[in-house]
Amino acid sequence: MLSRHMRVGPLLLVLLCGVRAAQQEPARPPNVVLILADDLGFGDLGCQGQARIRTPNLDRMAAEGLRFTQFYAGGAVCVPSRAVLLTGKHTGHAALRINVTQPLPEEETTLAEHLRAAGYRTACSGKWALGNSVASGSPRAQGFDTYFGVIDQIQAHRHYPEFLLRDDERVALDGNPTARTHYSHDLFTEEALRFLEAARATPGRPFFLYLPYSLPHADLDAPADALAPYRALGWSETPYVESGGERLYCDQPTPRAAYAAMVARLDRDVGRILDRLRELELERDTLVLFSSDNGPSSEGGGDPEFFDSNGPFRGEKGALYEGGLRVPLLARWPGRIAPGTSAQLAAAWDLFPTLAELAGTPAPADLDGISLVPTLLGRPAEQRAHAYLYWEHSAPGPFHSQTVRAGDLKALRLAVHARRPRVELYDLAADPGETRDLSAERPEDVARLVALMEEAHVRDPRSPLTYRELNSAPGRRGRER
Ligand SMILES: [Ca+2]
Repeated sequence: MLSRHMRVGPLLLVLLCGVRAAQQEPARPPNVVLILADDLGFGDLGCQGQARIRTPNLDRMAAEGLRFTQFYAGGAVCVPSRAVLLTGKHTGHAALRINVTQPLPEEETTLAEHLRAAGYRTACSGKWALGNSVASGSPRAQGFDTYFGVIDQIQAHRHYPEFLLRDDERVALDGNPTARTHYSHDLFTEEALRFLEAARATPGRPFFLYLPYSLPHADLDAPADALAPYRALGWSETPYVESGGERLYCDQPTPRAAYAAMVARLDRDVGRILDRLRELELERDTLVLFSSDNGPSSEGGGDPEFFDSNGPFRGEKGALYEGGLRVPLLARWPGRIAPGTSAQLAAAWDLFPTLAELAGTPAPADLDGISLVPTLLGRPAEQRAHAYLYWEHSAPGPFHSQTVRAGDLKALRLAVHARRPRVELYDLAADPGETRDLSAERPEDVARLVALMEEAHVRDPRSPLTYRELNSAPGRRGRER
């Protein structure tokens, strides 16, 4: 009898340990705070080499969490990038692929809708950019219980707007724009802090807080207290004065100081969010993600060269070179995500399946992303890999292009609106700055990657891309240049 007990004992122990290990999986899905900067470059953070702008809070977030070194935005410009982020479909497949103000179609399932169906309360504070009015593209029609901010991305250029929207109702901002009383970014943060406090006061359901900030996108315009320390550095400045009278962006006498002030303001408020989570004892239940929607920009007087905002990469916003697409991703969840860096190849369309898995509700089957949960939770051996990553970009005029990254190889097909597009090939491991075109030397790799572009691109009459599509679209005439 005794010997039988001794045999059974360890088995029972193993079973019990198994139960305990299973119980250590998140009993309750985590809260999620997803912070998205606007036109912030890979190299704009101190932890990624920024030497002129101080970002102590983002650097702390990086040091306490996981910093991805090979993470990509969904697109090279605002609208496609945000559509990709919220629908989990890359630009060859997403409903919105062109950077014009247009509503995300109702039938698209967003990350917010998915998490809400999984029991989350959902809120958005900031720049929506997937619609132009409450009647055509309200965040509330796409899964957010509450909303505060600006829907139209052109209106979001003004950081001292006359009004913002709260749940589709206009909130007049007295004193704006002339007396410059309310900096919209500050209001987005205050809304977020209030949301966190309310969530703490009524626990029970996890929350998803989406914070698409409008910094440091032009207008290059910042409050005096943010500007002062950078103006005091005495950088040589070329005042920005808009030509053409469009009033797309405001004039700015010190655009370099203004840009630095905006990045610093953004950093300050990420710090406020993290501090409030700690004060509210929410940080161990909350995954905070920080990223950007595309690379840095020269719009409105921006000077990415001066700040080396694209880091070691080539190009900026609007380009499918790495500088337009490679962005920061920081992930912080104390107690669950171990501090470190990850070179996992990942993109914005992975966040939907990642957060869906954490919420315990599998993502829809037709998404292009993969869950990054194994990487986040320190099980890299279990991490699925992308066969390739794909982007396409259409802009008025001859700016239609495609790119594929497969492993370390990246092919770009430029001027696809023309009869004979040009292809370039780079080895990102040896040449992250995309300086040496290997296309003539490696035709088989070019053919293989171009075939992947053909596979990834799903034709959509709303966004014709190639010469053939442009020439066969009803009512359109192709332009060959
Ligand atoms: Ca942007």
